[in-house]
Amino acid sequence: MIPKVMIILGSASDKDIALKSIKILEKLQIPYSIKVASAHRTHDKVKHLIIDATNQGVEVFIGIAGLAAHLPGAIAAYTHRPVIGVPVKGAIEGLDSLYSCAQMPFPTPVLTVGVGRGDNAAILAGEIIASHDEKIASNISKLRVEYQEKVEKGEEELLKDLDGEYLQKDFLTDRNYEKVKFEEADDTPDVMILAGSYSDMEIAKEAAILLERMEVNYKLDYISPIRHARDFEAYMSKRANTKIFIAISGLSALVAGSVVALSEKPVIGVPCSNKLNGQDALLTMANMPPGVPIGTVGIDNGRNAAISAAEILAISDEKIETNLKWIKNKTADL
Ligand code: C2R
Repeated sequence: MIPKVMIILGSASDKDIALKSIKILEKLQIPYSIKVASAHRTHDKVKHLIIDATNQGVEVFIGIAGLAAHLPGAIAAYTHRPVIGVPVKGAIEGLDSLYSCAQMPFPTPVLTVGVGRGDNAAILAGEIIASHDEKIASNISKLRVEYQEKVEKGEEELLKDLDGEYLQKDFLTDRNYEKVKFEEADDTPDVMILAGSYSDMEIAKEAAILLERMEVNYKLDYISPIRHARDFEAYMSKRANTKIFIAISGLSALVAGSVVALSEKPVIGVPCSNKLNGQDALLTMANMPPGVPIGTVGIDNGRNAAISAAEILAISDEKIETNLKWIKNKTADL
């Protein structure tokens, strides 16, 4: 059977992170393959693996690497399929690997998850496959419920352990709170670009122009989940058919975090450089907790987010695949 996902470790020493991916892919029932190959130590192996795997039908690549993590970028250089990068903590808390994965130049994005987050990489791969595979979409929903139950169980156990004269253990214990209900809406585009503020619009426009050129059906909106909290929920509830979200945000990147909290679709995050050169937004997008991944691209790199969105859609859409390849080849000629 041709695997849908190929996991490549820069070294067998990255095994513990790969095991987190494996655990999730087994739960999601997605066939996968595992290889060890280094862009630095075995460059030819990486090249041939990726070209052959792409030709044979592998849909998503996960590159796991520490230190100067050039491996995911090298994978992206040889395929037009989505590449997810997992930075590994080798030195300086894994920041070197995180930057190596996220800060890829146009048009070669690596969707970067948090340091050591092999689990989130596999969930993101599952969400990507789920955009054209209903069975996997339903497995993703079941997995999300498991993460919700973990929170509820955690609260129960925490309270069991606590005791205090003034502690009101029974306050607001009703768990039947109302959840956001998703509805179909006629104008739902395949890709929704959401900018948290007008100051992010330039980057949003760069993503939009590229999607337009690749004939991807998209919509661009400005909405802040902090400044319009309730409107944001109502807005998201009408996006049942959207296949991919591109969330563009500076500062604490809450736009991207709020989208992934409400949707099971792939979320691509673009950190913006309004403050701290965008490092705040980059870190708060990539380092999401297990269960809710944001595939983060480089700071201010709206164009790479558009390429990633097209790469996801191109798995099941030949027209977009042709347009995507044309853009990639055109850039190679520059
Ligand atoms: P060793 O334990 O083999 O010395 O590797 C590996 O992913 C690992 O985390 C130490 C670290 O080096 C990383 N490595 C890369 C690449 N190849 C190996 N970042 C690459 O090609 O990017």
